[in-house]
Amino acid sequence: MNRELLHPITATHIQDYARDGAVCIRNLLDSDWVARMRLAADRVIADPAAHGKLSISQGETMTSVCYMWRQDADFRDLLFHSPVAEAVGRVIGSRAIRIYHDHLFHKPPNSPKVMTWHMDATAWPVSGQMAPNIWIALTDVRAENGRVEFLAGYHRYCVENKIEHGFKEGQASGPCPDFEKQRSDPDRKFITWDLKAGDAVLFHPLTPHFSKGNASTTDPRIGLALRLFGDDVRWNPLPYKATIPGVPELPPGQAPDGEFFPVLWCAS
Ligand SMILES: O=C(O)CCC(=O)C(=O)O
Repeated sequence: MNRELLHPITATHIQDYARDGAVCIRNLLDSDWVARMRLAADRVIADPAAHGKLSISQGETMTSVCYMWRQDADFRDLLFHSPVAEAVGRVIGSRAIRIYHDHLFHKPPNSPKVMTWHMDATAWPVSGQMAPNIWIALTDVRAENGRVEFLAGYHRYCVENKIEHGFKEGQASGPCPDFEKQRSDPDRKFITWDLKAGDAVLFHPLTPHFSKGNASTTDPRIGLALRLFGDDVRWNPLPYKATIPGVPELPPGQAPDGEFFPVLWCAS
């Protein structure tokens, strides 16, 4: 299982992330990690409630479970003993990376489950641009089985205009537009990647993203999303934001630390 990066993070990764708000990192995990995490994912899929906190999108057409790392050694080892946190720190330019939570997304064959366009920032009880999501493919992923798609560059528009789209009316700047209706707009740039198991996509908390159902009759689609905190993250509790199991609401402006947000990687 690779502890170190198999390929260095390059200036192109850094520039693409800054420009588009999403970048593909190929071959982040080797085949040993993939095999281990597939077994770990299969345990969760078989009994979601026993392994973590069920997300609101959990259901028959998609397994959607968070916080496995707090109780499962495989998910914890991935955080502390793989190069994922280093890759994220180097791309986003953070000196330290902490875990916030992990989230497993499994769409079985023939799953009609669509994840509508949304951005993650509105759900996280924090402010800061260094709260990205790295979505690691644990199966091969392609258009047919429901790869995740991104609206490139929209995070810069949001930062410049202080916009944060919510999931419903009354949240932040109001609901996220349905970018499906803007597919043919030449001013919109939609980006996505076919992934091999072990590849990942890192994306900004203000980057809108979306996935179709799994139209394959044979192949599951499994992704493990890790939500991480970097240097500029501060508590920003608001009524519509997620609560964190075991963690009391903390005063706005404080940096998250302590046992529920351990440091995974620090720049030397
Ligand atoms: O796995 C998916 O299809 C959706 C992923 C997602 O929305 C997320 O990681 O925030």
